[in-house]
Amino acid sequence: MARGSAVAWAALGPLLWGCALGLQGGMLYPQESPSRECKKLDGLWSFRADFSDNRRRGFEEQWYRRPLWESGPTVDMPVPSSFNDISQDWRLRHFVGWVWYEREVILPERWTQDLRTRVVLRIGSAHSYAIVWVNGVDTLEHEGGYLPFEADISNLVQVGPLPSRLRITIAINNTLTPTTLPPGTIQYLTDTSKYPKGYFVQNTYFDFFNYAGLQRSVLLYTTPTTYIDDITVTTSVEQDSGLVNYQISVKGSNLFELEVRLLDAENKVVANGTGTQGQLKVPGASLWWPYLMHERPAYLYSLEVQLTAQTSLGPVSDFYTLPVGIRTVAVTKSQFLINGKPFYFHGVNKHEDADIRGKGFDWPLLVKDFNLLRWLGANAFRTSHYPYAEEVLQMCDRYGIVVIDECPGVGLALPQFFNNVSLHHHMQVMEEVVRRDKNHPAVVMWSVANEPASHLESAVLPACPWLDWEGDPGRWLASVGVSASRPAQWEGCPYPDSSGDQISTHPNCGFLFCSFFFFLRWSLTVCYYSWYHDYGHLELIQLQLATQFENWYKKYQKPIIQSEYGAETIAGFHQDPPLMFTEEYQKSLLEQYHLGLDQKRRKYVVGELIWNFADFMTEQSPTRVLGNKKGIFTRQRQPKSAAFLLRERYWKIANETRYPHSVAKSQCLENSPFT
Ligand code: GCB
Repeated sequence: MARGSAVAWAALGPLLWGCALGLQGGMLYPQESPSRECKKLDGLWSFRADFSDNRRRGFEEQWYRRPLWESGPTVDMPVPSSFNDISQDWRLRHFVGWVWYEREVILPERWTQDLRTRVVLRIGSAHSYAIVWVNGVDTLEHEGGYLPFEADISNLVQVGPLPSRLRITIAINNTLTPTTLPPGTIQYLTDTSKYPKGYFVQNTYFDFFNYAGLQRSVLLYTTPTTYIDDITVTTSVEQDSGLVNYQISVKGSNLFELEVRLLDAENKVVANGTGTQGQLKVPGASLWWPYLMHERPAYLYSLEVQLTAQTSLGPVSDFYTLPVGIRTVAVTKSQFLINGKPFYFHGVNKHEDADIRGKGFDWPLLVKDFNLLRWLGANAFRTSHYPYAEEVLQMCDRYGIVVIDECPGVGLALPQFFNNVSLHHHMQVMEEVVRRDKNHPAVVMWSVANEPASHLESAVLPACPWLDWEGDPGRWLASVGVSASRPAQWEGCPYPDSSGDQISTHPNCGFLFCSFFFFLRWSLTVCYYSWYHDYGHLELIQLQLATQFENWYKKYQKPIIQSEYGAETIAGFHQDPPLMFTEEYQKSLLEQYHLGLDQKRRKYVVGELIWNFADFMTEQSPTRVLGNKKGIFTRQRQPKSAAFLLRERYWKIANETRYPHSVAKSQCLENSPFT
């Protein structure tokens, strides 16, 4: 991509077009090991938003060439965090265009002097287009806001005697265009009697605030110059033995040896192997089970990989340890099976969202959320509507929370959002999601998009080519009996109506998800029953739900997950008999849904995910009161009445479906975190 167009912010359509970076190498989560060191760059960065009319001043004046403070005033900006809600400057909250982050780092001497050390700069995510300079040198660009990217910067830091101070400058553009994911449009408002000259707004077509910035950690880490670049693990079960297939890619030299050991949770070696690929057999394996499905859920082994290699500078070793859960996933005509047992998704949809930090990663928030999930008795969530931070998936692996991993294909609402450039980018993003998340036992399903306007002629483009794509490592291929190994979710694809018409019959569409967007301009039949239509008529829910389920199942003979349902509820609003927006209404609506779901639950409905776990911020509009309030928890994670109702239901379902059957404890305060 030409830098000329990169800086032409006003012409952002072309900016991101044709920018296929191609996946280079693996994206293993950085970790410390005897051969690897990490240096987190969380904390305060210098920050400036480029408020110039064309947003190009930073490029015109080459702000990356010198320390940022030399080209103008800067403010402190915490990383990780969205920048939007940090300052008192309202212009920053709604800012569209380039923002600039900068941070100086002192490197350990060994990193700059030992030529057998490789130094990597890794950015957990930068929403949504980023350009990175190291000491003023253009180093890295990335398109797409919710996935990591990295660059080997050894040649920039190992350049002579002690250049241990490093200046990292990152320019980030949050503009959404017809070819970004999610897409958006820039609208110039030209009526000068109403708007000043050059006035524009960013239009989005999804229901969450477009928070931006360095929302996940930035870090530096080292590996030896010959290193373990990627590991792919797939698992299966043969009688009582677990089979762990591994494939390892090594970069830097062809002269190497690999040793692989699989350790159980007590650190006992249970299998070992050598070479870049192989199969490890674990007799009497402890399987990875979801939370509340087994006495000992979320069992993780550790795959220790040791590399020894010859380089021109002498021998090097590299060590990497990957958590491995042995489990299988399969889909039948009416069931979703984990380890051969029927699994019912009783969970939530989430957002990465909280006060002040926006979408910024935050450990206290994450641990609180997992405590709430366990309290609730939830066994699954969907990463609506984008891939979440890697640490979230690690927690899911450890807690046994099953994940539907969604890519940011959300808001695909207009015909101009479907074209070859978009398709190419969509596929690239899916490849990046799979590359990053392929080894998490918790992830059982890829979600390709949320509610695309697939009634449009052009809309088939992003769906089906990806579904034919064989980039998935094939972990669960055999049992599903389709060509993609995980059932790919194409939510509401194409928008079905309750008669079951228009649903994609693509064989890899293993699931039908029934949740539909509510934009009234499409006048769609939606299934936020008694919310986006038939306002207040809770008595209709059961009938409408039953009609929808029956028509779909009759036609497609596939299991169904109710992927969203819910009601806007302002905590503290009360009214009985229930009226919309009150806690009583949310509870009653849920009760009606639950009666409807229970009719089909033991037949072919295999899950229910409430919309939403917690209230979250959206763009301002007359239909949103400080954001979307469909949470069963407030944005501050306090329960509304519906949370208690849902909790009772989820524990009840858990007790019915637990395997081997025994009563699940309804508290999560026991000694073991995995009650
Ligand atoms: C949906 C969307 C979700 C919205 C939700 C709502 O169908 O998938 O992004 O927030 O409805 O509350 O309207």
